[in-house]
Amino acid sequence: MAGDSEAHLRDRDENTNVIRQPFLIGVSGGTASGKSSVCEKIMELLGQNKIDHHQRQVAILSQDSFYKVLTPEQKAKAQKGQFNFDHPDAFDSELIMQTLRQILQGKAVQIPVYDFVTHSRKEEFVMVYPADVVLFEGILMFYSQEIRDLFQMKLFVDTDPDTRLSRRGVLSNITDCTSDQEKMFNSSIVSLYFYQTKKYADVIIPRGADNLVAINLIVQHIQDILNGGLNKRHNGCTNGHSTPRQ
Ligand code: UZR
Ligand code: MG
Repeated sequence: MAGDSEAHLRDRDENTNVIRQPFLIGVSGGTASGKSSVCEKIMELLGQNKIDHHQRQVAILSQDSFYKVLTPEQKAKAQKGQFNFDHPDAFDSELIMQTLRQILQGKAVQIPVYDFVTHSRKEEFVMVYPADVVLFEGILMFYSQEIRDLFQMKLFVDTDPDTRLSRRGVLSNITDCTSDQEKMFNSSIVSLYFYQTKKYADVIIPRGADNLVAINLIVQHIQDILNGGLNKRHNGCTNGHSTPRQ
């Protein structure tokens, strides 16, 4: 719960009353590239997946939670497979920005729950509690400069289109498409919006979650941050890393 005493306590360092500013890591890549699997693997290797959400030092958010609610006209298009969910305008970037600002202030945040069937938001929310490191994954995480600049580390999961296509369980030959839905999935695979943002990445992870060498290097880096060696936070300043531009 947002207002419970435990979350409130975690908002500030107990002795100094200094706001704990988390280290933000953006994770991008095409649809079905393995972004969420990479994040889950990182959590697993850090032993965070076994810890209660309130106590976790690393939190995960997904851009999928921030899809805009479709109008009835847009829903009709989506049902025919004619709505572009890979376009930057499909996301509520304002809410993403607002959420990231709250996270940077060390606050617990309420995340909407997007329903992929009705293309709208459910009644409930999911709470994300203050953490030392926050992983935020999504196809267009690096598209907006304002959002991109908040990440102190940017990862790009680079999985080839054929692998992504077979993961989506659809035909690999675009001309073989039989339904509008298949066409939509295929156009997601070859969408260029996310690919244009690859240049902003600090680290590119080929083959996604299978690439344990790359993931272990990232895990080691996060462990250093968690141990306080790289990112001691005092009055919102970071030590060893530049403060994200606001
Ligand atoms: P990831 N998507 C839907 O299918 N329905 C929605 O209401 C919203 C999104 C799909 C969309 C996009 N694909 O590529 C994908 N299509 O979700 C992004 N077609 O999710 O990054 O987890 O693959
Ligand atoms: Mg995903």
